[in-house]
Amino acid sequence: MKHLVLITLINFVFTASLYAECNSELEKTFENLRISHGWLRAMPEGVNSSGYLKIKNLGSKDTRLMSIKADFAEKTNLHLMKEEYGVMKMISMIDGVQIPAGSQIEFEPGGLHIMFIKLIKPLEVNKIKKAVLSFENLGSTSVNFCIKKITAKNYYSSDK
Ligand SMILES: [Cu+2]
Repeated sequence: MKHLVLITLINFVFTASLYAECNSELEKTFENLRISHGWLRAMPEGVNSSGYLKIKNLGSKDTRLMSIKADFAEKTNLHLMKEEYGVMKMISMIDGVQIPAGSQIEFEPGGLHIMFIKLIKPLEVNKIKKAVLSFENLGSTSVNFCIKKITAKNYYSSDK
């Protein structure tokens, strides 16, 4: 009986901690930007993964997401998926991504995304990874990304 109680307790703590990881602090305010819904796809070490989020500019000045740094990938790029003559192409946003005053930019599958190139560490489902986003004239801020299953379609996918 003692064992059963212990197992139940461990199970509870384990489940609670798993739950806490992907639901903690996924929304933040930095300067006049509201950054939320960060997620990325679980992938093994050595391959690429893509990350998504929403950035709302609540201020009166335009800004620009210039670059991203992550300690779990060799390199990161800002990409845009775009259909050209019936073919999906990945375009490198070398000048960054503009975030006009008063508008929300959504990074999502099939559109804008952060390419995490050649993962140094595997990305495990339901864990949180941090990446540092740098904005023009505003500086840098650390953002949380929830790791979801490779099959996840969006932030709300239940198969995380
Ligand atoms: Cu890409």
